[in-house]
Amino acid sequence: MSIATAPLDTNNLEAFWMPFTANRQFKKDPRLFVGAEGMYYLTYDGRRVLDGAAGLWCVNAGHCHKRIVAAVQKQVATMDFAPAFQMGHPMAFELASRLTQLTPGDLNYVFFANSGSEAVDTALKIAVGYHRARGEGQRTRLIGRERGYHGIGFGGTSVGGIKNNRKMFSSMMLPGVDHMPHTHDPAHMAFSRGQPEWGAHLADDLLRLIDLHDASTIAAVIVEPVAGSTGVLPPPKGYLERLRKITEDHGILLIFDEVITGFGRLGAAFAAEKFGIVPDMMTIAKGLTNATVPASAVVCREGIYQAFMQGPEWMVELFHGYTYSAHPLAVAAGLATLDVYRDEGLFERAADLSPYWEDAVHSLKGLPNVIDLRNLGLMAGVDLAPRPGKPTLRGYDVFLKCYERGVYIRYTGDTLAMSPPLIAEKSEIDKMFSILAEVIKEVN
Ligand code: PXG
Repeated sequence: MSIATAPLDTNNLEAFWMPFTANRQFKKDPRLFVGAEGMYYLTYDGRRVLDGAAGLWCVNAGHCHKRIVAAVQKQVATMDFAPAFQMGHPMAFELASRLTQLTPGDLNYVFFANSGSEAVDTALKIAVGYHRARGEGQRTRLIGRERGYHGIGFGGTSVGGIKNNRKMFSSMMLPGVDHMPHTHDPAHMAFSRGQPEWGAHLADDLLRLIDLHDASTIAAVIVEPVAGSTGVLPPPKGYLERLRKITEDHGILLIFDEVITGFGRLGAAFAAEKFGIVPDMMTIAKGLTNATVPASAVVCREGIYQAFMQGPEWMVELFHGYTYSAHPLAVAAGLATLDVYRDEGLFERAADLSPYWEDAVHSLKGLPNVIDLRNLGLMAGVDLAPRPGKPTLRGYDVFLKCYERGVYIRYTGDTLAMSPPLIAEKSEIDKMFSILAEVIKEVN
C-alpha cells in the first residue's frame, strides 16, 4: 500500500521511537498524559496524577501557568519566528539582561540554545575557543565526572559519566576527556541530610589529573553542582569550593551545569548562589521557560565574552549558533516565567519548604530495601536494594505502582528521584511520600 492510501491507525503506538524509554515494555502497557494543571497531570484514562518530578525536573512554576500560557499565545500571534543570526528581536535582549540580574558575579553574557544538551556542547566549545582566543590553543582537554549527566550530544556524552549512555558509542567519544570520581560513598554518607559532611577531599582528584595531563592542556571542568539524573547526589560540604580554588589556581574554566539546579530547585536562583561560588560558565535550560517552550542558554563571565571580541568588527566572533537560538516563543515564555518566579516568590518558597521536604524524604528510613536517602532543596534520591539478578526491576515496579496510585516520580535503575514543582503544598508532599512509603512496603 502506498503511504497516501494507508489507513492511519491513531491508536498505533509503534511509530514513535521513544527517548530513554523501554519501548517494548511501554507499548504493551502505555501510560499517557493528556492534560496538566498546577501540580497535576491528567491521564488518558481520566485520572489526576500528582507530579512528583516537575515533568522532567523542569516545570518549576507548575503546569499550564496562566501568565506563561498567555505570553506564549500572544507571541505566537505577533511574531512566530525571527532569525537571531545578524538580526535580533528586542525581547531576546531583554531576557538575556534579566537573566544576568539573577546570575551571580560577572556572569553577564548569555548564549541561547534550545536544550540542555545543546547548552553543554556550546559551553564546551566556548571553553576551547576562549583559550585559543587568548593564545592558549593547547588547552583543549575537558574534565567531567563519573555519574555526571550533561545531555546526549557527543560533547555532553563524552564528559558525562553514565555508563549506559556511553557504552554503545564508546569508541566515538571526544578525545582528550578525563573524569574525576563521583562523590557518593554510602559507607561514609548514607542517609545524610542535605550535603554530606564527608568527601570534600574528592575534589583533590583534580590535582591528580592536573599532574597527569598538565594544567596547560586542560580547558575546563564541568560538573553538576548537585548531580541529578544519576539519582541526586548533593556535593559534600566544601567540595565545590575546593574545585573552584583548584580550577582558579590553574587557569582552568569551571562550568556548572545548572540545567536541573537552576531556577529555584535548591531554594535560590542557582546552585552557584546557594553555594556562594561563581563558576566561569553555567548552562541553564528546563526551568528557564518552565518547559513551556524548549530553551536553554550558556551564561559566561565577562572575561570569556570579551576574549572573543577581537579582530575586525565585521567578522563573526564565534562560529556557532542554532536556527532556534532565542526563538521568540521561548523568549516570551522565559520572560513570563521569570516574572512568575519573582511575583510568586517561588525560589524563597522552595527554600522555606526544603526542611519539610527533607523530613518527608527521611521518613522513608527503615522501610524495606531502602538503602540510602538523599536530599537538597526540593530534590530527593532514594536508593533501593536491587533485586538479586534483576537490577532495575524493583525501581520500575515502585515507579509503576506509584503512578497507578496517582503519583508520578522518576526512576533510574533502582534509584527513585523526586523534584516537585516549587508550588507544592505540604499536603501534596505528604501525599507523595505516604503513597511512596505504602508502595515500597508492598513491592518486594
Ligand atoms: N545537563 C543536565 C545536568 C541535565 O540534567 C541535560 C544537561 C540535558 O538536557 P536536555 O534538554 O538536552 O535533555 C540534562 C537533562 C532524568 C532526566 O529524569 C534528566 C534530564 C533529562 C531528562 C530526564 O533523570 N536531564
